[in-house]
Amino acid sequence: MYEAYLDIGQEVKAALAAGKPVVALESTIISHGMPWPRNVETALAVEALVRENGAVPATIAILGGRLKVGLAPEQIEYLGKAKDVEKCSRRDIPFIIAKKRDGATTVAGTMILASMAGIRIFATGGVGGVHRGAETSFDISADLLELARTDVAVVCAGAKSILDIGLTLEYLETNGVPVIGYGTDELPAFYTRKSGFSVDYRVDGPSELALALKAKWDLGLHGGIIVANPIPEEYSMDPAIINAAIEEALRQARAADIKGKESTPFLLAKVKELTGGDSLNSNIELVYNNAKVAAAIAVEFAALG
Ligand code: PSU
Ligand code: MN
Repeated sequence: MYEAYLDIGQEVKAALAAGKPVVALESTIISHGMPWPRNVETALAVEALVRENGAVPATIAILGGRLKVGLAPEQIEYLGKAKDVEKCSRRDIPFIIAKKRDGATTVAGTMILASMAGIRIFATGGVGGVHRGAETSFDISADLLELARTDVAVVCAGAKSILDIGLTLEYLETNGVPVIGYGTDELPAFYTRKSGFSVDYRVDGPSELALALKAKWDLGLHGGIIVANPIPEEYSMDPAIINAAIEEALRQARAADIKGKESTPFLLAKVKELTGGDSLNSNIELVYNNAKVAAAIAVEFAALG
């Protein structure tokens, strides 16, 4: 049924039919996570890195109400510039279709479309999580529930401290979502390599990860996994500086009464402003690093057949 709504790009379709490695990429990071023009430069560079590392990139979005898996460079450019692109998670998809609008897919939205197309590996920067103060705001990202139900592995740089990292891990544990440290025993905290929290399992290379993914899905243990890949040392930020910026961003969000889907984009933009753009540079580098690891995992996973 869903095929009637879905357009898979030529190259992605051919790769999937041939059992070749494909890596899904999200679009909320393009239209709501980074400012123009660096969003578009980054998205195109990420696609190139996926290719250099042996996989086919599939950037995912909704355009004119059509589900798109595999965008052309002009479409990425368009998403990076357009002002009225809706941030699109699970609940939004049917209405963006009905209204024939453009939607930038979040981690949850991207997982759904990737899974429809048959793509199992996805690279991004950060996933949503349980927000600080969630015990009263109930602000828990739909990304976490999607990870509980949809069979896609998400390579990210851990959880950033705009979130309550401890509660996010508890929520994932309850929902049976494994959190893997890629070459680390400690969950990275996005801009920094350390969070003070342990991961569930440490894996040191793509082949062991591919075996675990195959076993999980062969067994019908539905859902995703988080592959937490630390930011390279040379691009990691001073924890004191980034944490001060995050605290200030959270204060401003509370003062402005920012809620719902506006919350994460507001916090990301404030942190960037408060660090004078340093956080954006780190953000871009960690996405590159995740794209390489995701491609390596996709190559190993495809080889398992
Ligand atoms: N974290 C980041 N950068 C991002 C996002 C999160 O460091 O761009 C985006 C992702 O698309 C993620 C979404 O899926 O924010 C989560 O939004 P929310 O917290 O409203 O679920
Ligand atoms: Mn939220």
